[in-house]
Amino acid sequence: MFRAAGGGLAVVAGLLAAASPRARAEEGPRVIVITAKRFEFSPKEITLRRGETVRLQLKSEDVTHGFFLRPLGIDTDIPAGQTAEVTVTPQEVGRYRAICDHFCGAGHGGMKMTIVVEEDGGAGINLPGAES
Ligand SMILES: [Cu+2]
Repeated sequence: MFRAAGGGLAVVAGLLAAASPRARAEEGPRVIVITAKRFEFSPKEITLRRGETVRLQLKSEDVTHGFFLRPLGIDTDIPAGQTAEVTVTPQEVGRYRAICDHFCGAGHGGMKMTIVVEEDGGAGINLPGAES
Protein backbone atom coordinates (compact mmCIF):
# COMPACT_ATOMS: atom_id res chain seq x y z
CA MET A 1 0.00 0.00 0.00
CA PHE A 2 1.23 3.35 -0.92
CA ARG A 3 -0.15 6.38 0.71
CA ALA A 4 0.23 9.52 -1.20
CA ALA A 5 1.27 12.29 0.97
CA GLY A 6 -1.88 14.28 1.07
CA GLY A 7 -1.63 17.69 -0.43
CA GLY A 8 0.22 19.50 2.25
CA LEU A 9 -0.94 22.98 2.74
CA ALA A 10 1.50 25.13 1.02
CA VAL A 11 1.06 28.40 2.73
CA VAL A 12 2.01 31.06 0.35
CA ALA A 13 3.00 34.09 2.23
CA GLY A 14 1.58 36.87 0.25
CA LEU A 15 2.59 40.44 0.48
CA LEU A 16 0.46 40.88 3.52
CA ALA A 17 3.14 42.63 5.48
CA ALA A 18 3.03 45.72 3.38
CA ALA A 19 5.24 48.40 4.73
CA SER A 20 3.48 51.02 6.78
CA PRO A 21 4.64 54.43 5.68
CA ARG A 22 3.21 55.98 8.84
CA ALA A 23 5.31 53.99 11.24
CA ARG A 24 8.06 56.54 11.72
CA ALA A 25 5.92 59.63 11.67
CA GLU A 26 3.89 58.30 14.55
CA GLU A 27 6.87 58.47 16.87
CA GLY A 28 6.13 62.14 17.26
CA PRO A 29 8.30 64.88 18.73
CA ARG A 30 10.42 64.54 21.83
CA VAL A 31 8.51 65.49 24.96
CA ILE A 32 10.09 67.59 27.69
CA VAL A 33 8.32 68.03 30.99
CA ILE A 34 8.75 71.31 32.83
CA THR A 35 7.26 71.84 36.26
CA ALA A 36 6.14 75.27 37.41
CA LYS A 37 5.56 76.18 41.02
CA ARG A 38 6.05 79.27 43.14
CA PHE A 39 8.55 80.59 42.21
CA GLU A 40 10.57 78.46 39.91
CA PHE A 41 10.60 76.25 36.88
CA SER A 42 12.17 72.82 37.01
CA PRO A 43 14.50 71.99 35.43
CA LYS A 44 16.14 75.40 35.42
CA GLU A 45 17.66 74.80 32.01
CA ILE A 46 16.91 72.60 29.03
CA THR A 47 18.80 72.12 25.78
CA LEU A 48 17.12 71.85 22.40
CA ARG A 49 18.55 71.32 18.94
CA ARG A 50 18.03 73.77 16.17
CA GLY A 51 15.37 72.53 13.79
CA GLU A 52 14.13 69.78 16.11
CA THR A 53 10.48 69.92 16.97
CA VAL A 54 9.83 69.28 20.64
CA ARG A 55 6.71 69.28 22.74
CA LEU A 56 6.95 71.07 26.05
CA GLN A 57 4.61 69.83 28.74
CA LEU A 58 4.24 72.59 31.28
CA LYS A 59 2.84 71.42 34.58
CA SER A 60 1.65 73.69 37.32
CA GLU A 61 1.93 72.23 40.79
CA ASP A 62 0.08 75.07 42.46
CA VAL A 63 -1.34 78.28 41.06
CA THR A 64 -1.68 79.59 37.53
CA HIS A 65 1.64 80.51 35.96
CA GLY A 66 2.66 81.85 32.60
CA PHE A 67 5.37 80.76 30.19
CA PHE A 68 6.64 83.48 27.94
CA LEU A 69 9.56 83.34 25.53
CA ARG A 70 9.05 85.77 22.73
CA PRO A 71 11.94 84.74 20.41
CA LEU A 72 10.54 81.21 20.19
CA GLY A 73 6.97 82.40 19.87
CA ILE A 74 5.87 80.90 23.18
CA ASP A 75 3.28 82.72 25.24
CA THR A 76 0.95 80.52 27.20
CA ASP A 77 -0.71 80.24 30.55
CA ILE A 78 -0.33 77.17 32.73
CA PRO A 79 -3.65 76.84 34.56
CA ALA A 80 -3.53 76.04 38.27
CA GLY A 81 -2.83 72.36 38.81
CA GLN A 82 -2.96 71.60 35.11
CA THR A 83 -0.67 70.90 32.20
CA ALA A 84 -0.29 73.11 29.15
CA GLU A 85 1.43 71.93 26.01
CA VAL A 86 3.33 73.91 23.45
CA THR A 87 5.16 72.62 20.42
CA VAL A 88 8.21 74.50 19.27
CA THR A 89 10.84 74.16 16.55
CA PRO A 90 13.68 76.54 17.37
CA GLN A 91 15.33 78.07 14.32
CA GLU A 92 18.14 80.07 15.91
CA VAL A 93 21.01 78.92 18.08
CA GLY A 94 21.25 80.78 21.35
CA ARG A 95 20.38 81.03 25.01
CA TYR A 96 16.90 82.18 25.77
CA ARG A 97 15.19 83.11 28.99
CA ALA A 98 11.64 82.03 29.58
CA ILE A 99 9.75 83.89 32.28
CA CYS A 100 6.52 83.48 34.14
CA ASP A 101 4.31 86.29 32.89
CA HIS A 102 1.27 85.51 34.98
CA PHE A 103 1.53 87.10 38.42
CA CYS A 104 1.78 84.25 40.92
CA GLY A 105 2.93 85.89 44.14
CA ALA A 106 5.75 87.69 45.89
CA GLY A 107 8.60 85.92 44.07
CA HIS A 108 7.02 86.14 40.67
CA GLY A 109 9.57 88.58 39.29
CA GLY A 110 12.37 86.06 39.64
CA MET A 111 10.57 83.09 38.14
CA LYS A 112 12.42 82.09 35.01
CA MET A 113 14.39 79.38 33.26
CA THR A 114 16.89 79.05 30.43
CA ILE A 115 16.37 77.35 27.10
CA VAL A 116 19.55 76.64 25.20
CA VAL A 117 19.34 75.98 21.47
CA GLU A 118 22.35 74.20 20.00
CA GLU A 119 23.32 73.46 16.46
CA ASP A 120 21.98 70.08 15.38
CA GLY A 121 24.81 67.60 15.59
CA GLY A 122 26.09 69.16 18.79
CA ALA A 123 29.84 69.22 19.42
CA GLY A 124 29.93 72.98 19.06
CA ILE A 125 31.64 72.92 15.68
CA ASN A 126 31.27 76.10 13.73
CA LEU A 127 31.82 75.87 10.02
CA PRO A 128 32.91 79.24 8.66
CA GLY A 129 30.54 80.50 6.05
CA ALA A 130 28.15 77.64 6.57
CA GLU A 131 25.23 79.87 7.41
CA SER A 132 22.46 79.81 4.91
CU1 LIG B 1 4.60 84.15 38.12
